Amino acid sequence: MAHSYTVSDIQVLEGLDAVRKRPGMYIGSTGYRGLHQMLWEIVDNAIDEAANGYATRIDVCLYADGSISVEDNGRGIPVGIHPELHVSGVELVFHQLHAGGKFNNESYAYSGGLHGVGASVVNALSSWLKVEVYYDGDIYEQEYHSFEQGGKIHAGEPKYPLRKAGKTDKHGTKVTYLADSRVFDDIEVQFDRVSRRLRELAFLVRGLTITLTDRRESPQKQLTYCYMGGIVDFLTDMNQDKTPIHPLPIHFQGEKNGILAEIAMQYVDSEKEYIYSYVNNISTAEGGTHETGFKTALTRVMNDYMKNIPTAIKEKLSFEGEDYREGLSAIISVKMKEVQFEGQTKTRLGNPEARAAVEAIVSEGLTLYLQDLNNAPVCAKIAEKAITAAKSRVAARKAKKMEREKSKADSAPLVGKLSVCTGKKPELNELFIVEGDSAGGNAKMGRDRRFQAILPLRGKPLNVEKKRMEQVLQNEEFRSIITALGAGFDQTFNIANIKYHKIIILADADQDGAHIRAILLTFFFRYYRQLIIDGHIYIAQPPLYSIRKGSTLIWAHTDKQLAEAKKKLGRNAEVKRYKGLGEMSKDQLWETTLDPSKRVLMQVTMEDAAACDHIVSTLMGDAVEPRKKYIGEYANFNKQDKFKGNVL
Ligand code: TSJ
Repeated sequence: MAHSYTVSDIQVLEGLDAVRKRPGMYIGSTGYRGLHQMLWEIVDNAIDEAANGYATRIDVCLYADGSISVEDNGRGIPVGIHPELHVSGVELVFHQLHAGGKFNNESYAYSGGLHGVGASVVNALSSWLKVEVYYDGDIYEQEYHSFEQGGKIHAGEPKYPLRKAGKTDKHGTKVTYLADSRVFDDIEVQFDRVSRRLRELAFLVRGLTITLTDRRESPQKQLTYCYMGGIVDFLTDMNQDKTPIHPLPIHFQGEKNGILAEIAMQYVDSEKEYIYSYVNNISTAEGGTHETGFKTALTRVMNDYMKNIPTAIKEKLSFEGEDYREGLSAIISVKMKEVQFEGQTKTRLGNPEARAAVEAIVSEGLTLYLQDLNNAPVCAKIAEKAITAAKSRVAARKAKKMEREKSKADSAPLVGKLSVCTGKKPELNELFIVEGDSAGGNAKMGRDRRFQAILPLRGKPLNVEKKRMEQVLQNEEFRSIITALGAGFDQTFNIANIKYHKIIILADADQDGAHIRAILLTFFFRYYRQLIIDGHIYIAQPPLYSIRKGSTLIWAHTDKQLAEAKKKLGRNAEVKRYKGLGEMSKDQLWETTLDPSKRVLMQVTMEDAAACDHIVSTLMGDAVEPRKKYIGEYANFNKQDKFKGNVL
């Protein structure tokens, strides 16, 4: 590295107390998202050290007291004293808020969004934090804590200056912190969520070993991730429940104007498109310029290629970009400086220069691949797939046109099932999609009709994962949902026209209900993904138990709450278990599930689109074995707490 790092590169801005005043501004929220973001702020720093070639392993450990440690074997945060500020580099990292990324942007070639800023924010929002640096034979340590004094909170104050604390032959950095329960609703991180992201990072940084140890329960759990194939392994893993039409992913990478792009792609036996992209190891669920560049290049290169394919010439086929993306699964990983994120959830890449760079890299890589005679059998299969896609696209458009004409004629009975609300403001309105006519009837009577609309579903809607779009459109349950949403479908979908800002799935807490939920979520995931991204989809959580004694009535959602309620009401309290929504009266349904001031809703998020897709295709796709395995490992339909850890 030409530029040598000194502690004076670290820019100083303001104190940490500001972070305490508005935690949301720095880590998004004080709910579980923010709590996990704390960990990612720390991990990202270690990842940068590894991605830049200085560290080969990262160990994350969750402890019983709620604290978490992250250790890497990199160079160690600088321990030298800053010439003007007279404190160590370590203390500057943890005790000062930093401007714009890495201490000074030159220290790392490419790094993610917020971080570098992150360490001091984590310190400010922790009860305590300890850093250890292993450098040149010595152990250095420093501890910080947050405490109240005279009614004022002092955030992330050092207990002592950085000091030597023994000898070591290790090198690297270890940070241990305890998120402050005065800041966060809950400080317990979710093992599944953490392991999923660490696994993803291990794929994205080829060869890096990441371990996760959970010492919160005995026996402790430990996972180790290391992928020598990087994103090629990632793609292979993503496709394990699908049927690839060629054995090895196509893989290439390149650099253009300081932008690096690496691509792995493989066609599978499916009509769907699975493109996942990353920028500096951050998932870009909303896509952006790099995805556009990829698609443009794919279309152009394939159009050229198809000009020489006899069947295509003979049948005078004309192709569209989407024909080359049917059954395509791909991972795009881009590294660049000065990233601009846009979109509702700041997960869309905005930099225009990334489009041109990725387009050039993909054009070159793909052209070379197609020209290589060793790849001829694969190329023939890809060409054949494009031909099938083009033909079925033409057929599908015809069918859809007919469908539209038909539905114009008989759309009246469809909306008949829906009980609309009287209010006209979509941002206030809620659509409940209710399992079963009888629960639907109660919900209709129990709701607040000013802003709550009810759509009862008769039977089980069909499983969209196994069907083509035309069949989905013919299904009455889905047609009534599409009509109720009022925002079009597929190519005509426009989120701006959505009639309800909360779409709430209300199904029983049994296996049938879980199945219906999964089918509906799959439908939204495949055809209305933006609704999930923008946080419009919710799952209602009706209580499982009522506990009554005399005139006191307590509702419980979990076994834990049940136990608490029993303790509170004493031994001879009467417990009733609700197996279905139909067992509740309209008033009970209002009180427990519909009333915004009392109900519990679970918002469906798409933190990790790839994992979400994976679970959907595992649970809903053709292959039976992976589904059995997944259900055997995770599903527990009686214990609600379990669902917290899952993506859907
Ligand atoms: F987030 C954090 F700051 F707390 C943190 C940083 C947490 C963990 C687990 C690791 C790290 C970290 C930082 N690991 N490695 C580094 N590297 C540096 O800070 C570093 C070291 C040397 C040089 C240099 O130019 O000599 C530059 C940097 C940025």
